[in-house]
Amino acid sequence: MSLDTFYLQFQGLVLPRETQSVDSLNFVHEFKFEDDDVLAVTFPKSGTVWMQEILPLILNDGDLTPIQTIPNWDRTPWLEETRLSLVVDQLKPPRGLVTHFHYDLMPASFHQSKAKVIYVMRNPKDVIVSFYYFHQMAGFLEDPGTFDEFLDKFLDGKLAFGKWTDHVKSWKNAKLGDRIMFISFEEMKEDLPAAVRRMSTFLGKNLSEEVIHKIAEHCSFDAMKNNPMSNFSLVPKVYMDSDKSQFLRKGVAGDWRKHFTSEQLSRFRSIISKDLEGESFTLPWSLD
Ligand code: PPS
Repeated sequence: MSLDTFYLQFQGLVLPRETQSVDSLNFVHEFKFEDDDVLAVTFPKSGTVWMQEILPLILNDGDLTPIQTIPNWDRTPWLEETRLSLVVDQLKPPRGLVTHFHYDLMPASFHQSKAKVIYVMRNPKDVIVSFYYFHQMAGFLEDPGTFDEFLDKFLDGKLAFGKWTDHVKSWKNAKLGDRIMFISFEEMKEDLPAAVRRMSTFLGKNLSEEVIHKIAEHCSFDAMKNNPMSNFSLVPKVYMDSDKSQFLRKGVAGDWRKHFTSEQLSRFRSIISKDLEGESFTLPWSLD
């Protein structure tokens, strides 16, 4: 099957046709951000669905109703996906949204608003591994081929949403001042209550320790894996085949060690460090 079967072209990126369309991209262009909106921004496989769980709980003071009654894709919708236009009128303020968009694709209203951004970044080596298994199970994405072939496509920016380094650079260099906070998947994994506390403070929510711990408990990997509103068990097998791989697959940091050869690691390191040459920000992980 040709790549056109799976992807549409948009501003130099390829986007999955199953979840994005010309209409949905026009909808984003016209989308009106509100000042109290909160947007979690991620490159794919960096913690998006995790944020779809965490954000509504923080914004609703730990009320579990949203995560128990609304599927994640309607509860904290993707800005760029076709579902948004169908559910936007049902979202109660303050709205939580997620996006894989690069900063320069944000609509005009985002820049005019005071909407806040939580940028979640994950060790790109684990992103590649997670993305690789996702391509095996998602019927709407191209076959990943071998891990070696997939690594090249990732490093060349040929996969959905383009180059990881372009994504990170675009948001790291965005001049958003105190409208943006950065957090890593690994930091969330290391100490989820601390991560939830940091996000709550950033969002101006003064949550009690009891609520913070309740949120962390309900957003653990195991809790999400057992939540039918969050584990994608509602999605037909033709779109996501859990016999091939699970969406909530391992949820760990460092799985890349089981997948990269030393040659692949040096290829990865040389391309990523070249892409990031001259940038003033540092990454929270070593590229080695
Ligand atoms: S997507 O398709 O871009 O929306 O995917 P995304 O949600 O960004 O990333 C999926 C990976 O995040 C892991 N995940 C979690 N890890 C730990 N704890 C929790 N609660 C959690 N929720 C999601 C998920 O398992 C995917 O990573 P891998 O490494 O494949 O397991």
